Amino acid sequence: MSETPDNFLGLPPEYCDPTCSRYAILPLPYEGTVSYKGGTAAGPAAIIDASKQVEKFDEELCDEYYEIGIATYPAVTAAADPAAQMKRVKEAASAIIGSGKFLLSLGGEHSLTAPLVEAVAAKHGPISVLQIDAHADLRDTYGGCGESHACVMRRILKITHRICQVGIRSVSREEYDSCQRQVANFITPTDIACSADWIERAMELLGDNVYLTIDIDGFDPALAPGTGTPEPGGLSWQQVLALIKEVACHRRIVAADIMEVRPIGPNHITEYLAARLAYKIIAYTQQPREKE
Ligand SMILES: [Mn+2]
Repeated sequence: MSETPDNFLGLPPEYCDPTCSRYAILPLPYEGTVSYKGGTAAGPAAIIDASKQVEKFDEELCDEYYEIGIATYPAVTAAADPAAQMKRVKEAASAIIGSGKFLLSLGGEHSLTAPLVEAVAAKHGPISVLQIDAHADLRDTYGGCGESHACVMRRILKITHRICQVGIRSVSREEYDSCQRQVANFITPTDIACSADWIERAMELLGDNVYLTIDIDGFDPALAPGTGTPEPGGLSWQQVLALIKEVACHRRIVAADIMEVRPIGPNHITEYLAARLAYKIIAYTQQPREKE
């Protein structure tokens, strides 16, 4: 039996006390509308378990970023139906954001980003959303359900039109025809391979306050195979970090999530990548910001 505390990074009590931590990890083990392979409900616990192996010293920034406090909250349990689940997640998120913490949610299926963005917009006002994902998620309904993971960005368009979608390489005819403005703004892996200014383009699409949502399938499946729909041709670790670092430097990232992690043990590469990514977000958002 490991004696490492069961929280993000395995921190001792003085660094994970919810009353004085700057960061809040919120586990969302939910897969209510999963369309292909189940298993994302096990994602948050697997990420937290993997995080205990993550080095607390950041090799790139040459400092430690947990001393400001990272509290791991109890998981939001599954409700009877998708609408009730959305409400439950929004309430949990609102309570954390209301206490002034940086909310970093771990999923679980991507549909839950809609109530998270709602909660953040209610607190911070006009918000823009940076989505890293293989899929556009712009369907109006999917499988007869408007609360599906495949519809999450369509729901978010009702909250804000300032969305920047990076890594997209799977889109339906319906999405292509009905959301042409968003489609024109996609930053695809091909765009990234062919242009030096893709991060600048992303920045132009974002306002001052940014909600960052990362579907783990935005990465290349060679790096993150543990996800329901591993689309080939995804982003690299360095590309994703370069983007988040630049956004954190010039905008205010107010909250974030990492979704759709589906553990496929004994290969634990995906949850470990997600854990490192979560700590990178915590490190980057503590760096001083530069005004444009
Ligand atoms: Mn996706």
